[in-house]
Amino acid sequence: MPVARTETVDALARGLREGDRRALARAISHVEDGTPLARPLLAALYPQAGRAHLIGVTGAPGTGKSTLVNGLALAYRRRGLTVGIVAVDPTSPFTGGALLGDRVRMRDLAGDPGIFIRSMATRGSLGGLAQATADVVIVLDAAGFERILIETVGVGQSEVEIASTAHTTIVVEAPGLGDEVQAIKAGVLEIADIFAVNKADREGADRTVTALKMMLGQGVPDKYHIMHHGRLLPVTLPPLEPASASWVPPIHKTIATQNQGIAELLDSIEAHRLYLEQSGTRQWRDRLRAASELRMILRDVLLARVLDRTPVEQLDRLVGAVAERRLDPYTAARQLLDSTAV
Ligand SMILES: Nc1nc2c(ncn2[C@@H]2O[C@H](COP(=O)(O)OP(=O)(O)O)[C@@H](O)[C@H]2O)c(=O)[nH]1
Ligand SMILES: [Mg+2]
Repeated sequence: MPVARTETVDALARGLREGDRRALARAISHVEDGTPLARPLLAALYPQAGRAHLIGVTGAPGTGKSTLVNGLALAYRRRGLTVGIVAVDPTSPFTGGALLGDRVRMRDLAGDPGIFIRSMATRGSLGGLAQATADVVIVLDAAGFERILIETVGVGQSEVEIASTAHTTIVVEAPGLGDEVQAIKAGVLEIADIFAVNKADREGADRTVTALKMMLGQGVPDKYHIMHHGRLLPVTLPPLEPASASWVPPIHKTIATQNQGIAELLDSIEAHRLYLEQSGTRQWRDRLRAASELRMILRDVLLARVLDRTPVEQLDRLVGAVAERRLDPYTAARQLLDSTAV
């Protein structure tokens, strides 16, 4: 992106504070594209962020996440709250059709100054996208949006990543995926604060709800085991009240296309927000977020440094040695670290 000569971090940050949408769009582009202004801008905005409630919406493609996000955003606006939306679109190597559908539907919301929507293209590695998403969320948060909805496709790692990015994670399921218990992916119980069984107008919604209830009945997994980030998360926070382990994820049936069940879903999000605050869990989650962001950044920076300082031939030689089993990968990594002294 060409950087206008007059564009400065100060001017962008001021624009953001004054609610200038053009400044906001520019700021997001800098951050998303990683221009030279990105880091100083994030540094300037960071202290202003931290007030928004971050709501992750995840689930398999086609379950109705975008439609739900649209409905939730409109419902929040009716309650007088401002809403930022970050949609992480799936790249479909075959059609790419989902992108267009999402954009069209999102257009319902265009023209309202209390809403800002950013669709992010899936590019680079998942780690790269997760970081870019987290950065865009910081910008929207600093700009004062009170609720930020983050739509991501539940594929592998990103489910865990969204759990550490959002305060409240909604897992969206839809009926008709065959054996309900099988279709509900392992791992969602650990990240879901709220379930939405969308497409409740379709056959099988009740079976999906029953399957979820059954899985939850077998014991809600201890959420806090995912908080173990070792040394990055020293235990300097007060221990959580026993009551804080008592949030049982509610299950909502919704029909996003008919705006049914949206108000109840929103009420659950707000109940969860209050619960996080009153139990002290919000502090823990913020801490967890800080730890995973720091880890993510450290990992990227250290890797970049090692690669920068290693001659291609040396890297080639090591890869060859590992491939031919003359060297194990741990020793190879050790040698790289030692020879680059990062
Ligand atoms: N029958 C029915 N269709 C829905 C419902 N919610 C969404 N859809 C449709 O399902 C398709 C996928 O929705 P979308 O929101 O793009 O799903 P996403 O991929 O999870 O974001 C679209 O054609 C929607 O119109 C619902 O509650 N009932
Ligand atoms: Mg979508």
